[in-house]
Amino acid sequence: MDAVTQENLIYDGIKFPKIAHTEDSLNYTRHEFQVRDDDVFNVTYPKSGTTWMQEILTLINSKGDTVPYKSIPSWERVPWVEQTTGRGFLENRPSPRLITSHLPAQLFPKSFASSKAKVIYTVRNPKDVCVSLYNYCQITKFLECIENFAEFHSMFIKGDVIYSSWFDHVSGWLKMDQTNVLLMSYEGMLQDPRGSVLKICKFLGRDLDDAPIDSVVENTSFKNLKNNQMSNYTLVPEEFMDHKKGSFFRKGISGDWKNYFTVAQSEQLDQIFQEKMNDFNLKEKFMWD
Ligand code: PPS
Repeated sequence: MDAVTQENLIYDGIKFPKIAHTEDSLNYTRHEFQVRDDDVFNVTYPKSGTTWMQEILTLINSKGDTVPYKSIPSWERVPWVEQTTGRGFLENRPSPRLITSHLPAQLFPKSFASSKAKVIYTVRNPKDVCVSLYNYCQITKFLECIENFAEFHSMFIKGDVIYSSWFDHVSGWLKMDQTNVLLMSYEGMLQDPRGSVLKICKFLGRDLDDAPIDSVVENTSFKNLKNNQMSNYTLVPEEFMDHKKGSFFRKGISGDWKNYFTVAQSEQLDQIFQEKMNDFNLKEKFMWD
């Protein structure tokens, strides 16, 4: 069997893994995909809580009923629009559609601008994103595996990783300061899972009773997602992921970067953060560090 490709595609200056993206899939998403007013988008830079949000949205949509969550893989229930499978999953799907995307704002479907669709953008401390992505690259066979953390760190801060620069991705979305875009943080969700689910429900106009809210919160805990075959990526064949090397649901904590970063590496990232992100007050807002 041929080895799985680890190549990337550069589209409009952004790096996409070729395993799941083509020029066509990205062109289609940007220019042809028809956003509907009742679409709900889960948008993230990778490793920021994408899967967690996919499952929260699924369970809010089913009013806490766990059948879809336990019977359909997350990537089919809340598919990535930009991937080669996105069109087939989404084009004829009845509303309301739950849609995932790692796209930077400038490559998002153009039809979003004139729609009432909602976007939930989740942001995570970039130092933990860097560590999570580094570990993910060790277990996947479709991403270039950089074993040396110092080398990976330097690629991350330069934006030479999949989906390119964290700083550009986050600042691009934060500039979309409009009422149909909700900003969530991974750390805020960790600190107050129930309050976070209630906030999402309010944003979506979904008024759920206590029992369904309890179900959303309980079923989307790290432990329960790690054990749910439809969320935990153990269904991905060995050809694409080496499950013996580690789990997609790795630690699920904030601050693990302290076990990886040197003081110099932390300061280097802080400096770029200062230059590129200072306008947004994210550190204070989300209690990073
Ligand atoms: S991906 O590949 O972009 O879809 O990855 P993504 O789902 O965005 O991020 C994976 C990281 O999120 C952690 N995770 C959680 N943490 C806490 N609580 C819950 N419920 C939860 N669900 C997912 C997951 O463990 C990955 O982080 P790390 O730091 O690697 O453990």
